[in-house]
Amino acid sequence: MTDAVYPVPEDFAAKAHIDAAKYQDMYDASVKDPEAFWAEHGKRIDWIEPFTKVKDTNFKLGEVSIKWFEDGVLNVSANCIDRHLATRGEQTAIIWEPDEPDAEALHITYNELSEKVNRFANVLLSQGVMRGDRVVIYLPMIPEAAYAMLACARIGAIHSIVFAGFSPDALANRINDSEAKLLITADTAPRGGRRTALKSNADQALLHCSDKVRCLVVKHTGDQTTWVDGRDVDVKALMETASPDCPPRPMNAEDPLFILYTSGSTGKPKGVVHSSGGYLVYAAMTHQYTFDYHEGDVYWCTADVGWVTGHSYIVYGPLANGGTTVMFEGVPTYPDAGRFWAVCEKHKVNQFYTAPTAIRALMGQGNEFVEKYDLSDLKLLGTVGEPINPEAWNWYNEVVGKGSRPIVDTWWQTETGGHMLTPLPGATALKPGSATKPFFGVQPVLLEATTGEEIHETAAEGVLAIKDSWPGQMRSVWGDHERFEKTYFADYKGYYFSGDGCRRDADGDYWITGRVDDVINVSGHRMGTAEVESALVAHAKVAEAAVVGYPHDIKGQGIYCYVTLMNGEEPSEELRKELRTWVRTEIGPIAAPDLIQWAPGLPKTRSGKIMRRILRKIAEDDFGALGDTSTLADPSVVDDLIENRMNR
Ligand code: 6R9
Repeated sequence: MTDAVYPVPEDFAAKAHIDAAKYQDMYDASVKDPEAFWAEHGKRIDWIEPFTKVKDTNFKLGEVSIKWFEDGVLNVSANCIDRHLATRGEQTAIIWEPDEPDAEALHITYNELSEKVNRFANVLLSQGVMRGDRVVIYLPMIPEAAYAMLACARIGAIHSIVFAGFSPDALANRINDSEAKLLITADTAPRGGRRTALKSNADQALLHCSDKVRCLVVKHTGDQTTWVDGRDVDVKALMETASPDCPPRPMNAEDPLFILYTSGSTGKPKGVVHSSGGYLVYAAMTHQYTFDYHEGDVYWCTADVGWVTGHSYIVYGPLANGGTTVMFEGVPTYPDAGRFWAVCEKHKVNQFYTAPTAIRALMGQGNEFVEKYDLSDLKLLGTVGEPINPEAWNWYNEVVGKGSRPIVDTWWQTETGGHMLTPLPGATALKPGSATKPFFGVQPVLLEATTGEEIHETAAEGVLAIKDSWPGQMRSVWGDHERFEKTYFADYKGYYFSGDGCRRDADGDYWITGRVDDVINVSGHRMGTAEVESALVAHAKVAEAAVVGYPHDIKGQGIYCYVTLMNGEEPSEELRKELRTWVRTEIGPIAAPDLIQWAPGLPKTRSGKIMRRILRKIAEDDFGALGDTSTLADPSVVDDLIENRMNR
């Protein structure tokens, strides 16, 4: 079977920043002489003191160290705000679209953004937040989330955003791991017509944290909340009296800008640390070229600022480029499945970036929800977070894009800071389901999974690794550099290992095949199966649990749990419900199990290792191909699991 290929539309290429010839020239230059390439492109942002050193990076286990522009001095918030004021102070920086379609959208100009961020920064200072301190942000998609991020950046504090869908426990763990001084939250968060009691979650979380942690509260809805005097602070009230002038603090390029916790195959979520200089250069450059962003365009990324996509492509990338970025409080299906397209029409969106899971959910609702709206301003579509299946790609292309907008399928990770494999819309022919080619400076390689040998044939399949550093790369795991080295540089010596499997076709285009570790991708959210397992076994009635992913029509992957109960406990529908609620409260709604199978025993090797390969196969309803079961301690448990499988 040959893959469908969509050549670059000529009129698009003619107007694009990067066409095919330019891509090839720039890419070649970027890998031949990275120092020279990034010395030039590092200048796209403003430096208080220019860098003289460009790249000092080492992937050798035991010595891993990543530094870019290391003697440069800058301020990220000044790059996202101040430097635009002279030329585009009255241009809209952020369009905020509220959950309720009839409520008023906000158009926040760069001048207004400047005033808000300066005031917010002064509030942080008044609460004793200093350079290098950690500030945890637990906010919904409201402008204050962007103000808080940029205010931290302005004074050199390190923000750590916790997605508002996470539970109090998950929030407390992240506050404690980063030893944060301050938590920023809101009273309640409207989403899809319902309200989440964020402040009440924060109250519960803070019970498990140092009593020195203060809590800034954004009164967003005005809903009543509890109030702890001496700990809780009304941010909006303080902003009114704070000075609108807070000089941006000069920061070193390598000073951390933020921490973002993400799931891995083992252990607790890790605090991914990103830098100030290299990260911003990379976020801004990828935003401009991948989306072919031009002056005056209205750009919308539907992600949440709680994920890396929201960091790089709602806030830092677009604002560093002086762009107009849409921030959406709601969900794709409220008040109905036409909301995305209603917002595109209303704000004349030019670039639209979303996740395959949203596309799959919407395509099932019928084309009339799209066709009602005028989408003629759209120039480009994008996807991120998981592989996109050709059916969803075709629907996105034909129904949303009317067959004439390029679709950029961007592969990257929390760890990479920005796009790694992606078409550039004026340069790259598209293939549904392929993230196509590397971005400038990115050297992808396929490795033989078992030997770690680099595969040099063009058409091949292997695990995906990256050969050399790029400016947006994470610098460390917060508080645990050894874990950083072990996770990404130990399995395959000398490379950054992505954890993804990948195929390269005869044209050299890359196709991500999914994770090769125990990480699953549920609705584009990354989750360690180990986290769900430890939540399950924390329940008094659960003796043991094993969690795997299985194919799910809308979510991409669903969460399949095998649960062994304590002696004497009886399985029941009620207990199933109870466990589902339990995991929701332990981790958050995104981790709620889809299927729970009672497992009297789990397939184990004689040394006691759970054989997940077998559990995955059963969950996929593909037990004809169980592979080698000869190392099982008790093969009969497998028959029982097959007999009672949940996904058939
Ligand atoms: C940005 C983001 C990273 C994991 C990654 C991979 C999967 C992301 C993808 C994709 C196929 C794409 N992934 N983009 N798979 N095609 N275009 O999603 O970061 O939450 O850290 O997830 O997501 O498996 O390793 P993060």
